[in-house]
Amino acid sequence: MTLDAQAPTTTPEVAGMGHSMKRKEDPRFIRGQGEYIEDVVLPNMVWMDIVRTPYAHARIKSIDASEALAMPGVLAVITGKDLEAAGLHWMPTLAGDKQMVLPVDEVMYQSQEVAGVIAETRYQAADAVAAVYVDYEPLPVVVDPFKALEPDAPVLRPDRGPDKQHNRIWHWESGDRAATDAALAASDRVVPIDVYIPRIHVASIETCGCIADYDPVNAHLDFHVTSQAPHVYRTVISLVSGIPESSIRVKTHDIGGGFGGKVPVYPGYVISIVASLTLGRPVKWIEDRSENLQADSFARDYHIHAEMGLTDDGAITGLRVKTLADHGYTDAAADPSKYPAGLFNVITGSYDMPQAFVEVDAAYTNKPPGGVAYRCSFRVTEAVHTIERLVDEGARAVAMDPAAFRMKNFIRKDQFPYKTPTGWEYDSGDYHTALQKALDMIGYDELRKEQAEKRARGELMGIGISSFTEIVGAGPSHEFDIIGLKMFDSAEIRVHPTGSAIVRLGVQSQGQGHETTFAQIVAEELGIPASKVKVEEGDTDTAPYGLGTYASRSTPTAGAATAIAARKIREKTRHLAAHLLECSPDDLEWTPGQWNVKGSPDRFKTIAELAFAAYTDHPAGMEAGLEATDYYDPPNLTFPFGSYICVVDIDKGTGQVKVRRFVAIDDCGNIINPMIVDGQIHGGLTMGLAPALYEEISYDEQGNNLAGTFMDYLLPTAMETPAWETGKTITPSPHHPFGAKGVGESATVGAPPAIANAVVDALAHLGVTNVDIPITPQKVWRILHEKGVA
Ligand code: MCN
Ligand code: CUN
Repeated sequence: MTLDAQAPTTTPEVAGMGHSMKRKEDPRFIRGQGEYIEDVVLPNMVWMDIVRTPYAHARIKSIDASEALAMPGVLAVITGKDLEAAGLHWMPTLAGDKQMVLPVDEVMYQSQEVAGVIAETRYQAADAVAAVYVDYEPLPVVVDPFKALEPDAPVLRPDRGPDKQHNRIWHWESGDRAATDAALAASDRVVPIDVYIPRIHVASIETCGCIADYDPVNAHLDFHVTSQAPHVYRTVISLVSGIPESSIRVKTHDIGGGFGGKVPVYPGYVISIVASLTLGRPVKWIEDRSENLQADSFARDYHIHAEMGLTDDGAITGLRVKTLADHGYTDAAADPSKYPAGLFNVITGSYDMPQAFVEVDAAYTNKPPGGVAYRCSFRVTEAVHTIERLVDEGARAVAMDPAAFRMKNFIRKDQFPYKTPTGWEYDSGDYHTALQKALDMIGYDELRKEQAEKRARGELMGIGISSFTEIVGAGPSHEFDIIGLKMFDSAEIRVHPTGSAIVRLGVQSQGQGHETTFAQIVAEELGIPASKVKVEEGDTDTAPYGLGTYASRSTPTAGAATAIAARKIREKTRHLAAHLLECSPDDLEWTPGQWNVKGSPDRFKTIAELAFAAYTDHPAGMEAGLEATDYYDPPNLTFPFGSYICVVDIDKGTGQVKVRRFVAIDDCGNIINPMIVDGQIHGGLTMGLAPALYEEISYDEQGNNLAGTFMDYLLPTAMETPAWETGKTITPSPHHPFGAKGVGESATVGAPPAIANAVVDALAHLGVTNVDIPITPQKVWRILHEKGVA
């Protein structure tokens, strides 16, 4: 069923599902009392700073650190050769490739780490970095992934097996090639599109950083780090260092944004650990902004060619997609093992697609590694952008309105659960209702009339739609793993004698409000007020094992685990209540917060009374205490969706695109906290506006990063951000314990094609069929100039 909003079943004091409870974490954030890595100062702590290469590809002839070592406060300089002695100069990436911790022979991208300098203070370390002399011999640089695959291209990774002496990392296919070729051949027409989704970078407020604190007396490593996946870090550190996992504690603090960029294990972390092991002192390392922009993992960088088959009356017959992915010098994508191109094959989108075939090749180039991140569940943004742009071109080819074309081709709500030709089973959806709501809210027909009038006057106005389907919440564990670790997630709840509780989770908030929403889940299930439920994440010594927070998986996995653990506790309290009320457990029924004797409304025990009884008056034969743990393995992913409509005006003189209106209808199933979901959508929309209009990391022929500072890498501020107009539909997930789907990335995935479609819509009468993002004024002005309009 599709509803506008669900009514809460608990009181505002209890604040279960559906209450816009204010975020419990905000008092400390808005008072500047958060605790980030930079705030953590340990006794006897020293600093590391990193020497980085100016060359994108070069041989290291020598490193001379003697002058640096003689400088005041300098304690050590660690190079690749030092690590090689311990076999630590390479480390595994999450994608099963390997990555240099520090290079021994060759540097592979500009700003790659070359040596770590440790000193008593940060300034001493930074000064000494400038005094480390590295003699480089420049080598030919490969920046273009198409050229990387040419037969005469230099082989960038000769360390790979003898059968892999080329720059193609892998080739991946999904769907039925022959059936798709046949479907397209039999179509009335085939509409092609070429899209480049550029390299972008998350640029969270807090850069990456850590403190490695090795205690030689107890042979124990405390590792403080700003990470989205603390348990995975602990396992990787143990595998790389040989320190038993029981002697490693990974501890996060508050995290100033993650957005995917804090999933990978960076070389700086390993160097810090080696430095602490060597010196026996805590070693802090924090990137500066340029290091963050130049050397951390990036997102996107997909070159996509797609073709859609159509009948003359506008029915989609098939989709064929060929993609080249630029992964930089190593495949460090944080994608599940089975999915080297992530969930890119969700590219059939919201449409009832008879056939589809998708192939992706990945190439090595002299750029930073990655292929992760930027608020996108494993390559879904690239897929959604392509299908939503292509659907608009399909509509134009058969002279249909893009809204009508979508309505005609959407998967109907009676078709769910819907199996896509690339193998996904969408759990639930109601795409027609969401789009209709967006059309009504923005006043679509009026806007089309206005556009026609403006066009007659020579003014440029465009309307763009994006009706996206997201795919979030990995596991199930039989399909999804990262370096072999199965993707489930976990929750442990302890209810204290006086009726308050603590929840510990395997996921990790970076600003999403978990301290509030996970308390609300317990409040919903047990009736304990959310204000009395403490939520703890990010301490591997106390939290149950989990895979962390990314791909909007927390609510679908750990949220489900929290509900199931709470239900285990509720079941125990039923037996406690039966004991106290001297009745059979079967005579009891649960109403929010208490067990009632059926038919006797005055005979009941509240959760607070039952919590006390669990420690003071439990029956013989029953274990004391009130706690439960759940490791939840989801039966399927969840498929949130939405319909976005964007209106743009384009200035003919400057090429400037102004987003006049933007309506976003989102559906993430049942909602825990509507205010937090709205916050996620508002932030996500701005992070969708960013790559659509502003952000791009590009390189010159020598592999120099052309956007290594915020002067060139433009982040939208409040000035550029339009007033988002949001709305909801609610289509619960049929398999999630409380019907929720993830939402953290929906808006970032859905927004860019709405904006791009609006721009192309404004220019289509000039013969424009695509403008790649970011749609800068310069790009638009050039088009207008070429068409003789500017
Ligand atoms: N929520 C809800 N009802 C739902 C779904 C979600 O109330 N039906 C709530 C959740 O309980 C949670 C928040 O909304 O408090 C986001 O939930 P979810 O969709 O499960 O996503 P995650 O918690 O797993 O967060 C990850 C997602 C990702 S992958 C990126 S990237 C991103 C995002 O969240 N990074 C963020 N949002 C961010 N927000 C902030 N402030 N900072 C980041 O780094
Ligand atoms: Cu891919 S950005 Mo979020 O999944 O952490």
